[in-house]
Amino acid sequence: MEKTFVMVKPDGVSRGLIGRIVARFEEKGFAIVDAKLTQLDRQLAESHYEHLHSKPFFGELVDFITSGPVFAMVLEGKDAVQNARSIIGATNPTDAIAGTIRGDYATDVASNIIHGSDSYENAEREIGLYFH
Ligand code: IDP
Repeated sequence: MEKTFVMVKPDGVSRGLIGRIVARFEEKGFAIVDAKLTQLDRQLAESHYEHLHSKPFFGELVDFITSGPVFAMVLEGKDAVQNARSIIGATNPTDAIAGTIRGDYATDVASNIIHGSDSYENAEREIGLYFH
């Protein structure tokens, strides 16, 4: 069994999508092993997204992700990282197929509803950042 880190972003929380998003992971067969509603400070946001530091949208991303509460989760299951990314869909909702969370609920890459770790190493790192 593998763990991954998934987070409903401020747009998903404010739109009342936590329940529907959690249900999708439960229906797929994931176990929720930890979860919390929390608000990121800029330090945590910049640390989480440090690999994007040089991107032109970095400031906008940090503003957005700190703009309201997020719902952070640790999910456990077989091939958790890859299976969660499949449910989440492509980074840009325009490319995300219907049936994925971003494909069904989002239209804009800057507010794409949900985060999911993209590798086993990043899952470990992100779980450590949010749950310690
Ligand atoms: P991921 O979230 O699918 O792993 P990353 O490339 O790691 O994709 O990007 C992290 C987050 O940065 C995205 O989920 C999105 O919120 C934001 N982002 C990515 N590209 C853009 C952009 O061109 N404009 C604004 N925000 C972006």
